Amino acid sequence: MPQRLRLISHKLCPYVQRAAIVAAEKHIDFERIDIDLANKPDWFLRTSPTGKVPVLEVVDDAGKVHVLFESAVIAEYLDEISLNALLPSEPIQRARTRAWIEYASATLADIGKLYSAPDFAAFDDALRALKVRFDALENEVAGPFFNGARFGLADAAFAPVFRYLDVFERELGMTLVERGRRIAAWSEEIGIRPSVIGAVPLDYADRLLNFVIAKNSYLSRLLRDKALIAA
Ligand SMILES: N[C@@H](CCC(=O)N[C@@H](CS)C(=O)NCC(=O)O)C(=O)O
Repeated sequence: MPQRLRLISHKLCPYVQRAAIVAAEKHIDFERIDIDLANKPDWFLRTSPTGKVPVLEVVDDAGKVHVLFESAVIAEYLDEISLNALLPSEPIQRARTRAWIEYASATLADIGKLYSAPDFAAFDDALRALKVRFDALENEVAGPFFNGARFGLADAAFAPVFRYLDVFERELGMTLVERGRRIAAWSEEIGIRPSVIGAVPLDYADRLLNFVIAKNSYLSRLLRDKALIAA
């Protein structure tokens, strides 16, 4: 076990959430430092080769500091240094799980397109792309979790996808992306998991809505109109 772990984070980052969820699932203590990505501190730019969060600083027994980046890699590292693996043991299931984790990243990129879309056409394109993604995912979900009875790394990777959609859909009072029976049950199961709930601050939804509203995108306007109607 390393001596000390420090997760360099951002309060809204979906990739950071993966690392925080896995650490909580594995009862791994770590220090979390949230930075402002619009004004990255110099020490962070010197530490992170990509300029992106999450970064995990690992201090080993000899006091040497190792810098890990890329959320999928950080999640696997946290899984490997602790008991009760979250990645299946058979090579084919490990590979399949990694493939779907990559798919979760692509789905997050589509959600980024959804909340940044400048007009209805781009917004609608992003919604259609998400629908296609969910259609391909539906029959892959074993239930109650992605690979079956136990929560695993794929669940941690998809949790931020559903959290985004839950916040937007709750605020707008409408469904943006239809969930099939399996995805609906799965996302509900993930959403009540303490590790998932604890991976973001209590005011996450307000922060996310303010972040999106400030973008001046098509979704910003929908959310702003909704707030005006509610006032
Ligand atoms: N592939 C990376 C993506 C990480 C990422 O895109 N992080 C965003 C925040 S959610 C970031 O740090 N953006 C800052 C920038 O691109 O300047 C991972 O999985 O860790």
